[in-house]
Amino acid sequence: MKFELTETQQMVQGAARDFATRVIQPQAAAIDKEGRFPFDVIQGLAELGLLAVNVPDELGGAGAGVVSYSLAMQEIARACASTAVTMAVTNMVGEVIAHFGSDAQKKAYCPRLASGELVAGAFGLSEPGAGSDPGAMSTTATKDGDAWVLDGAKQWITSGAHAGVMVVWARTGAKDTHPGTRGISCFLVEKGTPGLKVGKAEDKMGIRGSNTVPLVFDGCRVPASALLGELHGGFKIAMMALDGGRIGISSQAIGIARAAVEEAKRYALDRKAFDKPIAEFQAIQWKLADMQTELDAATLLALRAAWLKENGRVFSKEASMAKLFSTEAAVRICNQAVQILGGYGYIREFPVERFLRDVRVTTIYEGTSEVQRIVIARSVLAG
Ligand code: COS
Repeated sequence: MKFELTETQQMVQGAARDFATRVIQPQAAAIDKEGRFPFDVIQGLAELGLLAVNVPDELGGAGAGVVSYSLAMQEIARACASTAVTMAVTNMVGEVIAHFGSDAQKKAYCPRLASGELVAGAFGLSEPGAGSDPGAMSTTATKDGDAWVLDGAKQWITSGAHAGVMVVWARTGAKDTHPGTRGISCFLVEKGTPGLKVGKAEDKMGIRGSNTVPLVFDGCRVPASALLGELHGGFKIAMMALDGGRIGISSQAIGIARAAVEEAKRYALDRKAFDKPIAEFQAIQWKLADMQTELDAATLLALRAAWLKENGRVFSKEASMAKLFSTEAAVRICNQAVQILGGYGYIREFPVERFLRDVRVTTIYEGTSEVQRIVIARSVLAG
């Protein structure tokens, strides 16, 4: 077994680290404080190929694979979790279109997502009354001549106000004829389509530089060519996309936690109490030891899931395990970092306060920890 990264993976990791350190990190606190969507930073990611890391190069992507994607996400999240989630969802949307789209759809959207022309991609699955159970969605798409008409509401849509294109799921088959998840289809909806209304941005605890909005579809007409994949086959597209998306969020949590460990270590070596650096107290050393061990375990789980996906293996359970463990570990790690910094950990002058607020959502979005346990348990019991 080899633990070394390939040349491509090292290159992507290095480029992401350099950009994150030089450009993103210096403005991360301001992005958070001002709740500013960093358009310029997102464009910078596009120029480095980081908005479409695992999208084939013939479609404008970097074609660098899933491991590279995870490594890049870790680096960007280490600097700014808000930027990282925008990057994650855009990558996910690009991959979904590259995988399930018709030739025309791939050509129309993938290169423009990768280049930043569309700013970002958005993923419209959750609804006000259907989050963990998307099969219960009530948004509908009704055929009208040569068009589909979408009606309903979506909730918690990352980049929903800025995304040039969004994938949206809607019920196309009635519940009695298409029970459960069987009557759901997937559509590509462009920004500014009449009938698509963007609601007020959420005032969030963390990732305040990302855009999270509710969407309302009120007689929103899209052409027949906007159907992505098979009619009534949309639920599986969502599940497959989320399997990959969970590697992204796992990587995001790892990046935030890595920044927290670094900050806690720096502080522990510098801060003196009882006439010596607090790093010399076993109470602090054991915290740092546990934090680093959990961080490494999380990283290995994420990279295993990424490697499996990259090599065409089944990876659903492993992606859920990576997401479950790394996001929960990252919350613990950031919490301990605040504890090590004491009072300074609780004020905005030091970044660990932001890390703890930012990391909290990672156990919730792209499937809660509870949903990950459902996926893992089903696989364990079936296997
Ligand atoms: N890949 C491919 N197909 C999958 C799949 C996967 N990972 N998971 C499920 N499917 C298929 C099943 O095989 C089944 O197909 P058939 O109808 O042909 O039998 C269909 O999808 C329905 O699957 P299932 O019965 O398991 O669906 P459930 O309604 O029980 O849902 C969970 C399962 C809970 C795992 C799913 O609803 C889920 O992931 N929920 C969380 C959603 C989420 O992450 N939301 C966050 C949105 S982004 S912020």
